[in-house]
Amino acid sequence: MDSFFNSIKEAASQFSKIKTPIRIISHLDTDGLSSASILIKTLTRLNKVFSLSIVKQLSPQVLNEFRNEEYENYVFLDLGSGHLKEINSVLKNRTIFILDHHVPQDYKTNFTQINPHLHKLDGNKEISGAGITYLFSKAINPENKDLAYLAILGAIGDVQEDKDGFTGLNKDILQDAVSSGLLEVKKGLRMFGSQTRPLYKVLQYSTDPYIPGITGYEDLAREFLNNLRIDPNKKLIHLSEEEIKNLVSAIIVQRMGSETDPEDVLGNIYILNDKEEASPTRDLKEFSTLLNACGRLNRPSLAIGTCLNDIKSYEKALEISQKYKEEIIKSLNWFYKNKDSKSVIETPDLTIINAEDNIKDTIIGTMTSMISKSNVYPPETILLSLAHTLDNNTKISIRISGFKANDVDLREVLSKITEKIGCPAGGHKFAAGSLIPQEKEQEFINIALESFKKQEKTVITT
Ligand SMILES: [Mn+2]
Repeated sequence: MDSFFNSIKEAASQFSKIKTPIRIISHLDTDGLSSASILIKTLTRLNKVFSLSIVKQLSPQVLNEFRNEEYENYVFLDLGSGHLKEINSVLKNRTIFILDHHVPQDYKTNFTQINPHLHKLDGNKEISGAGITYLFSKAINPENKDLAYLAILGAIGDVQEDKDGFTGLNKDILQDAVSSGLLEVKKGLRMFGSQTRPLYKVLQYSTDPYIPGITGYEDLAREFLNNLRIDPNKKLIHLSEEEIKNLVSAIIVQRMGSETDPEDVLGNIYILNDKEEASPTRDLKEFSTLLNACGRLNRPSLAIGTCLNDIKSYEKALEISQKYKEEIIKSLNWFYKNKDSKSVIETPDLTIINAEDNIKDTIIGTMTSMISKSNVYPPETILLSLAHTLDNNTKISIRISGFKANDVDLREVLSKITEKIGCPAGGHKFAAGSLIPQEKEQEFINIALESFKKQEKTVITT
């Protein structure tokens, strides 16, 4: 722990000496956007000159674009540790800072790297890219403590919070956010959409906590609320105390006999007090989704403007999030319309959705998640979706149908297929993805179908 904070202090003092313009590169997801917002605010307060790029990943093409730039200083946020070698070969004789929480490459450089993994700290759960950027900013100037809530926003985006709240460094950062007076932590129903969604939708889409017999069913969610004499179209934040009490007990009863503790429905809610009621930036989980939507529709500047309290950006971000919802609905409609066409291959254990140009590569993962939670396929069915990217690759997403936690590691399942065509797979146990050249699409589909056939055979013989 001490060595981690020493590395931050050392980096901050190096950084403070910089006199020439600073190039910032950050990641397109909520954590990366929050990280960038923290550093921009910090640099603005120091009157430093900078320029920012937000990237989906550090691909060779992206790195190559930096090669001929004339900047002397580079700061990589929420990415970079996995590309030390590549950065080193492209950006020679530059001063390079890397603030990242992903597992670092084993490669020696003279970069200044802040990474919890180098100090035996857990970068998956204990601190996000935004958390590191925050601690760095605070080391530059303690007054940046008021940016702590943006670090919590990043950690929420990276799903570092669970029913027990935050752990480790995130917990300390949360303390900063609360003591600066901007963030309030309340106990309540740990459900997404309490500020903006009608209650029946909150219940219908509640996958964590999962409510048996309600999650996934609009009509049952409505009926459940009607039975409690609660207007299904009301928002959670507008319920009376009495209604909330009844709702909470009814949900706990409904969850009796499920595999997780029925009371897991209760947990922390993170509220920004200075935001208007029912605004999607008031609850940090909804704020995180707003940033995510801007990222996915390739409007990162609106996300950052919103984080920096720019009203115009915020208003445009709202429009973007509406567009994002429409985009998802459009994608789902495409799927249902083409479910029986040759674009969707259905076998007993595997469904392949080959969307080609019909669905955006940034939407395909979300769409596949929604299908996996919609009772379209029997539980445990593997869903593989393919969509074209603008640069002639194919984005692949893998999900598994149903709500129950299971022992299948989706990243491993996908890796075994993509390895055969020489491509890696990333992600985690419950959601993974890969990028393959478009001309390998058919080969990928064939290998996937073949490998699931084999699996069936082994099941029969055992
Ligand atoms: Mn991150």
